[in-house]
Amino acid sequence: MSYKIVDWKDCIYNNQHINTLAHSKKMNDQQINHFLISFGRTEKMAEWKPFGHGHINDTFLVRTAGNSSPDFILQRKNHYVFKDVPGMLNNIILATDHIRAKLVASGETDPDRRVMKYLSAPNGKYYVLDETGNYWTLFLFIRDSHGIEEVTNPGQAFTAGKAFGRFQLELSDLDSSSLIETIPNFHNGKFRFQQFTEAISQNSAGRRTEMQPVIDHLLNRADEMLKLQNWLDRGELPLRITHNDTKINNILFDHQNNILCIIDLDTVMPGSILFDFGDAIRTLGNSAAEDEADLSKIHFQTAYFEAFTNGYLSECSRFLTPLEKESLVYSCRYMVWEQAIRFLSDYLNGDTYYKIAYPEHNKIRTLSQLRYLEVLEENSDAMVQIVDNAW
Ligand code: ADP
Ligand code: GN1
Ligand code: MG
Repeated sequence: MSYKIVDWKDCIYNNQHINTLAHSKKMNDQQINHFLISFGRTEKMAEWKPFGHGHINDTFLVRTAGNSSPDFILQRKNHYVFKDVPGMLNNIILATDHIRAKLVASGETDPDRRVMKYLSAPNGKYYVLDETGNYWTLFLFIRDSHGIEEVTNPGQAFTAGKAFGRFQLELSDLDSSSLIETIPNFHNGKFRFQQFTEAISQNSAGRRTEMQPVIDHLLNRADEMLKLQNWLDRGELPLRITHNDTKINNILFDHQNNILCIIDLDTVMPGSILFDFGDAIRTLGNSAAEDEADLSKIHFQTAYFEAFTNGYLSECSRFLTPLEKESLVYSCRYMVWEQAIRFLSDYLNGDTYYKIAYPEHNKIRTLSQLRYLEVLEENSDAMVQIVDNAW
């Protein structure tokens, strides 16, 4: 049997962390097998393939022989982005164990399909290091599941809102001080703004002049956008445990489109629920992809926003504070602005963070996010009305 690596072939490897990813191109059966054995697994590998479309980690689906043995996901965590991988895994275990205990207590008979199950190696650690210092993790592949890249009907949007809302609810009684900040200041607007202004002044890739009009549009909104971090700094917004990467493709559904579980838990850490609500609408409320080059395709999906909000509030209205509720619509603009300055900073820095598929990818992503931000601004009043009705 031979296996062909199909992923990453279109990626441009400009940077340190992605250079080590080039290593994934050379993965072979022996290496995949080696990881299974290192994790103490006795199942026999049948086939494997690169999996998913993430910008940060390397993911492989490993199918095993026999109907009764589990399949696995082997994932190389990007330790240039996640600088404390053991700390990150500790967060994941705390969160998933907490959710699993609740599922079991409520009579769930198949909890391993309803919450991610990370596997430990015989030494008790949830990772295996390779000879070049990469961290590899193994978790159960949730069978008969699928993720979606975009929402196609309001029912899915409602389910997604409920899924992320329930995730926050389930974690609302876990002490947030027991978790580390996986990526310090991940959604800290002041920090992201500082990185942005540094990228502008350093102009390392010589792209500032070309981007000046876009830079100005984003700078003009800074005062409004820095409000969120000010509320957090002043203790006016509570720190809770949040997911922090609530793209729609981080929910797994079953064949009947019921929620199975939330995945991609690398950024689970203390944060504001506004990060999660806003980031979900960043992808789900947009009729186009985050890197759509044709800006005329970017519209607001009002019906999906309404359905998502209804689903979300059906789980969360019981614990949100008045400021959290009032700021849900603002959080959507904030998260899109933050993503725009992150993409633009990366473009100005010469594409050192996100995987890119073509040289101007980060520029197109920025323009696309800026257009979506304008669309959100145009729809702001209608969105506030929808939240009020849903409440
Ligand atoms: P990334 O950080 O690169 O987005 P993810 O952890 O989200 O990586 O995984 C990539 C894709 O793999 C997901 O979008 C999903 O389709 C699939 N996937 C991840 N975890 C599981 C799982 N436990 N069971 C089934 N599929 C999964
Ligand atoms: C990255 O790779 P992925 O899809 O999990 C990024 C998110 C961004 C997203 C943009 C750790 O997520 O913050 O919103 O790309 N994750 C990290 O698509 O930086
Ligand atoms: Mg993901």
